[in-house]
Amino acid sequence: MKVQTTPIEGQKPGTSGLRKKTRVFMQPGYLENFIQATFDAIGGGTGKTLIIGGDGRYFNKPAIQTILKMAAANGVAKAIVGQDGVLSTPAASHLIRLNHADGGFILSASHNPGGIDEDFGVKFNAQNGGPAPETLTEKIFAATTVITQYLIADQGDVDLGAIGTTHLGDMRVQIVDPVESYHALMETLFDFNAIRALFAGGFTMRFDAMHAVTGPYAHAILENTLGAAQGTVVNGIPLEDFGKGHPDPNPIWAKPLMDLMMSDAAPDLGAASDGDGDRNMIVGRGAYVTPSDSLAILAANAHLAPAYAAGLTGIARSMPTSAASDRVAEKLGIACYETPTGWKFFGNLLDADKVTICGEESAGTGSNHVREKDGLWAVLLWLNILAVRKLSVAEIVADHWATYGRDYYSRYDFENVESDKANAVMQALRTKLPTLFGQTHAGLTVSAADEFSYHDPVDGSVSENQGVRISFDGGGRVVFRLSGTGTQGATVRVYLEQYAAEGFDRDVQAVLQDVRHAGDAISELSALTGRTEPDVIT
Ligand code: VG1
Ligand code: CO
Repeated sequence: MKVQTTPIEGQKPGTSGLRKKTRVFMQPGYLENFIQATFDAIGGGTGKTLIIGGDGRYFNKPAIQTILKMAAANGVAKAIVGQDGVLSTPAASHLIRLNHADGGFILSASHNPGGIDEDFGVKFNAQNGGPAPETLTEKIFAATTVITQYLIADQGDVDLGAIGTTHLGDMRVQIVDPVESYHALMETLFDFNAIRALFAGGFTMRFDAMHAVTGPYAHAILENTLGAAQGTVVNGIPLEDFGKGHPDPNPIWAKPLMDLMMSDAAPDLGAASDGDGDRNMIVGRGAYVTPSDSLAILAANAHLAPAYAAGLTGIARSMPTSAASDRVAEKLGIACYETPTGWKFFGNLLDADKVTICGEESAGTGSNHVREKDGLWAVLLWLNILAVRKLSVAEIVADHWATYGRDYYSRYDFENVESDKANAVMQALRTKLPTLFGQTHAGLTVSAADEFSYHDPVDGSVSENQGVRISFDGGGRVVFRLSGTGTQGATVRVYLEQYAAEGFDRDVQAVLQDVRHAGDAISELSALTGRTEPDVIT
């Protein structure tokens, strides 16, 4: 049936889909408008096959029921849905590719907390399994501004719990095990026998699923298949509110894991993943690995895993990610690419086989096996490398720095800043950019300063205003950008980095102090926002 509607303001997808407070999504017509706009933007649903699933947070199931009814009414031929509506983001990406589907809806606000008073999100992934590129998200947004009606089947709910095929009107609905095909994919990429032998030899691990989507995946793969001790996976039962936690795998939000890893009782490896399973944290006994370093180390050692034995074609990183992976690319004699923040920019490079491995400073790493970042994949690649090299995490990190030098790195987040103040910070920086070169601030001389715009080498598209970057003589850099995943006020992200050719065991914040002060002086962030201390330092 057709339902008359009118455009709802603010349905513009951000870094990773549309994210809003759950109650906003629950308003009559809100989800429906966005889903219909997506169908309108992709030329309708007729005859298409779609993958549908989410991270299991509050409102996941009702949203899936609505999407199924809308898909049926829009002529979709087949919907493949994770059992109970659950699919991790990388598993959804894989299912799109495996089934040659036309795309998929992924319901998640990722690392944002879940619950009726927290966050919800929806994104559309395209045929290649990756997040809709900007051209498509712009079309979707444009469609939300002119929408007049949506289509929805007047049918009862689908039983999401029963694996098998049913129908909703003329649409076939196939409910699949969320873990099975992802699990099978992982077996093709890594040397599971070597990892099994590692665990059999007494290697210990803790994987914190943070009560989010990776619990079932980690139980099945790490414990049941690879032989990690039962109890390796903690917080492994997905909950609608993630146990009231913040499912963001970093030293702040995964503090219990960090505390364990820094204690005498630490296992050999600690790892965690986020709400929808695409991020990862890696920490060795007494040794936290920054995501930027992890990307570089994985790239340098990937050839030790079967899938990458022939080498990498190239490496891509998001602009704010440290230059550690560039050094690896240089040594390997392969290309490296710098993209704007967000996985949607890696898709073209992966499709064109220009890169094999990609990563972001925000704890996302992945490869050409899917078109999303993939938390468990990163953990398994680390395990494969540890199994082959027979060194500890700390030893591998130390060896990496000894070879390449160390990129000291930290990110400061100023959250819930009033939007006009956050915009004022960026505007002030923009105004100053042309005159910064050669200036000295806090003892550091500016060697380059610009606002990043990305020219996609595959389709020629241009994405502007992707963050302000200021480099200093001596290998320092500060980057400023506004978050595109928040649901409340603005978040100013300040990314600090300092290269060091020697002296690898210094205090991170002490090493970054000059870059931070220079960034403060140039941006006048404190004066413009009234904030002196960040809310989160990672
Ligand atoms: C953040 C991260 C970015 C990541 C995005 C989605 O975006 O910085 O690197 O790709 O979240 O990740 P922003 O615009 O808030 O900085 V997820 O795991 O939230 O889908
Ligand atoms: Co995520």
